[in-house]
Amino acid sequence: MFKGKEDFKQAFCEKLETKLGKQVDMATELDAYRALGSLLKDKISKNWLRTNLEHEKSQQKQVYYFSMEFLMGRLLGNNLLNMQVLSMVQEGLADLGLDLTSLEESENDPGLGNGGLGRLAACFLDSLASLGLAGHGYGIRYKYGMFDQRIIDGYQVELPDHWLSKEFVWEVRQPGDAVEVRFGGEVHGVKDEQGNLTFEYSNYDRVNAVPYDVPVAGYNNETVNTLRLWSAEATEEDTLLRAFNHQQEYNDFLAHKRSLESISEFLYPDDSNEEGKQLRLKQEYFLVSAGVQSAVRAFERLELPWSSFSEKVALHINDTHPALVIPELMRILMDEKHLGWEEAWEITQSSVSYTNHTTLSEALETWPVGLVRSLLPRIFMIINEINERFCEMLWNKDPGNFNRIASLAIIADGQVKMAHLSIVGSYSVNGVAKLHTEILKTREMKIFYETFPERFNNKTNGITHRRWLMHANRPLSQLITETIGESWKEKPAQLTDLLKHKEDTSLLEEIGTIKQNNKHSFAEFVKENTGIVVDPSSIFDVHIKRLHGYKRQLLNALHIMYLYTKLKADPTFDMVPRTFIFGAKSAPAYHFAKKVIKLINTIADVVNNDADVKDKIKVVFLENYSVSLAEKIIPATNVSEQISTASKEASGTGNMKLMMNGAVTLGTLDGANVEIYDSVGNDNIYLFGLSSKEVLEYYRTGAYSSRQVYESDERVRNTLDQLIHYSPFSRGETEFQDIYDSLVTYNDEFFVLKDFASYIDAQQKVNQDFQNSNQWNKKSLVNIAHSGKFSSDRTIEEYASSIWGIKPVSTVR
Ligand code: 26W
Repeated sequence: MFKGKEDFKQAFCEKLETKLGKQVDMATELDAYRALGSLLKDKISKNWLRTNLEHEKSQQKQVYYFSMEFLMGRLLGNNLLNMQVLSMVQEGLADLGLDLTSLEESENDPGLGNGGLGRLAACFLDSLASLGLAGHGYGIRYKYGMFDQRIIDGYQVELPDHWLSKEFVWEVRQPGDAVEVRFGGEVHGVKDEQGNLTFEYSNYDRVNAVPYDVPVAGYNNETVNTLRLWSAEATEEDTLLRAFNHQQEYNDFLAHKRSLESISEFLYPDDSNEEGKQLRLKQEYFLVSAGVQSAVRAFERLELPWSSFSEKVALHINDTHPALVIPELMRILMDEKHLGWEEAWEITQSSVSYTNHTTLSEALETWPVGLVRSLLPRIFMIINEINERFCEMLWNKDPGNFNRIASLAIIADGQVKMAHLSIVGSYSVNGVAKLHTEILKTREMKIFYETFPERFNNKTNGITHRRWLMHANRPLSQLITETIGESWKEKPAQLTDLLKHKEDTSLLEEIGTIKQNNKHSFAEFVKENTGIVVDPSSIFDVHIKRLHGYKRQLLNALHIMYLYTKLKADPTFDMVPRTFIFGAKSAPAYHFAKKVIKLINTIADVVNNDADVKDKIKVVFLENYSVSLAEKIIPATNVSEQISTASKEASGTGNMKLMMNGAVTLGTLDGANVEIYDSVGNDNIYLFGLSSKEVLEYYRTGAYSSRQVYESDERVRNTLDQLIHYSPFSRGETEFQDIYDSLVTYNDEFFVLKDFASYIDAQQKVNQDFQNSNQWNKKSLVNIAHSGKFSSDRTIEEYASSIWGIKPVSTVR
């Protein structure tokens, strides 16, 4: 690394000269960021090579984590932290008149993911490297990531996210490792000389998959793993070896090239809503084929028999999006390596593992048979064969049980069911929180669980405490170290040592002071970015996540309307001032979600500008919620809103980030909230609402009537009527009629009205308890202390030992 601060300064100035041809006094912040980033990448590269050599030499099993999304966030700060040079670099830069924080802000936030699933993948990469495990990511290098959200007149507007515009300094293009991916065409069965049936393709389109490698450096060790992002390009044969005799030929060529390259053009901005678009299927196969070919090549370099493939390679699929890994590996083993079906199947099935992230039915991927057959003819043949053999096996086990076979089949009703393919073709299926896994086993995937009970297991999600505590909240991190020593950083479970100090009032005060300082800085940020002045001594009540019906931002919004109305009617109504903070993107075509955004912004407009209430309630909707914005909000939060309809949120991970920063959860018994509750106990969390059992029972019986709630609870009625009658919120417009209808006319799918009363009560309790700052800080401490369990290091240790069967290679500290 660097010998010291002076050595760093010299290297940095040299880099500025050689890379950009500039001296420090000529450099902009962006220049300085780019120089610093590439300097660090150079330094990381030594260990990167060493890690790769060591993996080859030790023939260590390699895990490949296939994911359509990696929501990495900015990498500069994280890399400085993991390489243990953050303070030194900060001081060195200061000597040169540069501010590290501003340099960090110059980095574009690579938003190659939608939300939870993509961010989980990023936390996992950090933990894999930090634990010295050989685990790599395979993803797509989208030219445009998650859209840039602007709020205009209260409405969400989507702008393209051109994240590559400033140069992504961390990536290394590796054209030497490119592979070809094929689409369409025809498949012919031919007999080879030995009379064996083989398959040949013709008339297909080929795409060059070019990898861009991003180093993933572990914390305080020498491990550097790889995130390999694939980019689609026209092949050389298609570009160089062509002569154009006519303008038309040239035009056709350009159109063809553009259509090939469109595969890695943009990220689908839809989370939890399956679109069934051809381009999306192309993206999925593109990732899968490139990744499997690359993993197979790496295995072949070991010169081992195919029978040891699954001892050396684990292929993990992040939800069903990369489920074609299963038929693709079969195809390569049979058509290219000439293994028989049985052997190929044995290898495939013992190499692939699958994580399910949702039980929402609209999110379950299915593809029309016709589309799969025409786009991926050979892959379709293989899926068909897998299905037939599977159905035959079911028949032999339970002859005549057609219903069972029909509900388990991989292909049915003209659709290929990706979840079924994933379960049948893998050795492990896991849910992401205890409750979620139970729901999978007893409901959603019940018959599969009965068929393959040994495959099902739980791995409760986690988050990396390095980014979300050590980097996002340095003062808190420092206080923890002063209190319990340094070792929690490598063993986050030791955060429970804080519990020994929970009666230490001066420590509790310090926790309170750090929160207060963070709230001050965040209030500055809010003022600069929105013009809204918020009171740092008010309760910062935060609801940050994708906008979705089941996440119930609407419940929060209605509660603010209720409070406002109450305050207007009774100015003496006593409440601790509260700042409600929202950050949320809606899928561009999700009209209901967009209406909720508009409603929140309308409420903000009314409340923030009303002299009667503006010292009591403020509402802030921050645009473009992203990893980097989350890092600013989370350390400043008092109350963490985790209020999904019970049974709907598979796990949640924002809940973990917030508790780790001393926020107290206000939530339903859903997803990982259940385990947070188990850890912190009743006194340190605010629970409300229906249980998942009750919700699922209502869905089963249809016994819920939202209109009954509307009619019997005056608070509900008064609030909802303001959406459609003349009120400060409706302003006489019919804008919110849809929201009203969804709640009253269409029976409130997410039980917003049913849970309204108990939500008010829970909020009231928060209001009471916050007034005792010693008690509140104690709740904070207890939450921080129990958050170690939700470090992704714990999660990854569980995946490593009980799914992948891998051990650390090198953890030289
Ligand atoms: C095909 C469209 C689509 C896209 C994304 C369907 C489904 C998804 C994801 C599965 C949605 C997602 O991000 N799920 C979230 O995963 C997190 C990590 O496990 C959980 O913490 C969240 O509860 C879950 O909603």
